[in-house]
Amino acid sequence: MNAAVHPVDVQHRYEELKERGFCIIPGALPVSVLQDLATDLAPAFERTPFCQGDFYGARTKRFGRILARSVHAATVVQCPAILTLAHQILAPACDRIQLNLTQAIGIHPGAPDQFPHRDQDMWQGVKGEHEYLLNVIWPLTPFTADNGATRLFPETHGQRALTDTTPPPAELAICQPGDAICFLGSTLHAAGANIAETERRCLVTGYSLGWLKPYENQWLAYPPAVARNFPPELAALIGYAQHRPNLGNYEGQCPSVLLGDDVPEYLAAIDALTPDQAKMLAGYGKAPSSVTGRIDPAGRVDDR
Ligand SMILES: O=C(O)CCC(=O)C(=O)O
Ligand SMILES: [Fe+2]
Repeated sequence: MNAAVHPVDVQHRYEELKERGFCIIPGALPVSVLQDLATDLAPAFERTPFCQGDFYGARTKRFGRILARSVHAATVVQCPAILTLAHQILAPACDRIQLNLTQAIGIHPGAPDQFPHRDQDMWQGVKGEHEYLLNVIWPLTPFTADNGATRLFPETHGQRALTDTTPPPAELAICQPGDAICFLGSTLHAAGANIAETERRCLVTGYSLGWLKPYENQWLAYPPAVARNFPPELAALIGYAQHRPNLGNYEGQCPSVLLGDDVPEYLAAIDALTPDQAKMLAGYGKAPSSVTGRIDPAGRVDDR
């Protein structure tokens, strides 16, 4: 058991993630946080209908909007070691990271092995050049060999996600509440079969490149009336921030303007540029520009 929380050696975990595609951080958060979260989510686990479709699986349940369902969710979403790891993994390909989802998953007795997959395949961009996502599974019940512990396939990430070779044997994430199971968007993984008599529960928190469409629509999950009660860093993480340049703006301004008391009806659009763009722009107009031709309304080009 992980009664004590161990200081996390983030650099070591980062290297493990890069090398193997996943890492497990024992005791990343106090057990009590996960126990309180599990208590708050218990009614939703009971009432939510079973999933439909062969990917999710008809013996599983899933629901989102966890930050609106439990005050303890923010502690999990903002776990400092995980945020540091997410920044390290994703910063090379974005200006800022975003929360991709919070999702509670219940794997009920009788659930078969899930189809092994890579979560990055929800996006259609070029793969293998950078990571899209860091996912974290937080057990809310113990994960055992027979109740559906997550299966992780080592060294199937990065460039290897592009090749079709037979994956190596999976490793089972046998874990306890408080432990964090971290894996890259490019890592092959799946929920295990539940051949036990009790349900396996977890919370998934995922962080993706800030310019992607998130899996869970965060602005609908947490509209301004809800998000204004979050600390500013959490509101920014769920999308109340622009990704430079100018992406995700509201009337040309940072969408966090909607979290204030009085939102003016008319707003001035304000540049939100990357430092490189701001520098380029600052240099523009200093030298005389040369005109090489003109285009008339019929589209004819007069080269001079
Ligand atoms: O619940 C799990 O262990 C993994 C679930 C999963 O990978 C998914 O639904 O994408
Ligand atoms: Fe997955």
